[in-house]
Amino acid sequence: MANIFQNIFTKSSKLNIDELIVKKTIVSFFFFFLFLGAGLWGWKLLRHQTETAEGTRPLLRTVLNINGSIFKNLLSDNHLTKVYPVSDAIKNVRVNGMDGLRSKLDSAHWRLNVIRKNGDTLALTLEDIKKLPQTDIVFDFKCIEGWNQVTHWSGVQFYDFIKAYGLTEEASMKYVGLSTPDKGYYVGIDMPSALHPQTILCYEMNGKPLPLNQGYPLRLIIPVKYGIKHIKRIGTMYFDNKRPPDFWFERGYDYFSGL
Ligand SMILES: Nc1nc2c(c(=O)[nH]1)N[C@H]1C(S)=C(S)[C@@H](COP(=O)(O)O)O[C@H]1N2
Ligand SMILES: [Mo]
Repeated sequence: MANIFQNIFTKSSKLNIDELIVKKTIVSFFFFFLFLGAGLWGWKLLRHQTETAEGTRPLLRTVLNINGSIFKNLLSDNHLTKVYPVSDAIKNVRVNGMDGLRSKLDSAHWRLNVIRKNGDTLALTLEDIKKLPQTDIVFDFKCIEGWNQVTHWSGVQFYDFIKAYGLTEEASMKYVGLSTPDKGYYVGIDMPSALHPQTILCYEMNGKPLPLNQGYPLRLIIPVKYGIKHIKRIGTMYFDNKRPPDFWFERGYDYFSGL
């Protein structure tokens, strides 16, 4: 027996097969108890930490915070969606999703209704919106159904829009809600994604006004999200600290639908 314990420290090549089996068994048990011990110790540590104001036990919160900072970095300004030259943009852009577009649009009376924090409503015409600095983007538009296409869109940066209309207090809330004039389609967007530099209130595709079925007069282009969040024909915009209702979330999809 003493011989076997000595053998643990002997080079494997010098052992016969029986000695090798005994050695491997002992080494396995050693690591088994080592990890079991570490597990029990971690579990005890967790159990003795109580819930804090942050909602969970400090150790769990620490892990969540690390995860959070990783995602915050992914979402930061320098994490931009890949862009393409305009010549890569396809001309025959697929039309997908007609919810909220089936009712007739009264273009003459269309307004973007922005509900302010104090309850006032800004009713903006397309001309008002077109007066703001124009920006465009060519990126790979991805639908959750599994297709994608490189497409070209123009409009005003959501962030520039917020600044131009003095909506900074509104934008300090957690979410922005957008819905079609008939309320047939609606999305909720977390504010960091709405304020992302590539998020656009869009009124042109391939340098021409949006076709009716692609969101005329105004749609959202939000390259950090899947297609479901790129709401077409926006009628109302409002702000909230609670999650606004979201059409596809209510049908089982992920609320954030980020890429
Ligand atoms: N109003 C409205 N916007 C919508 C939808 C919809 O059904 N209604 N579908 C969404 C989905 S699932 C996708 S993939 C994109 C498609 O945009 P496109 O038709 O311009 O290709 O629009 C999004 N915006
Ligand atoms: Mo989609």
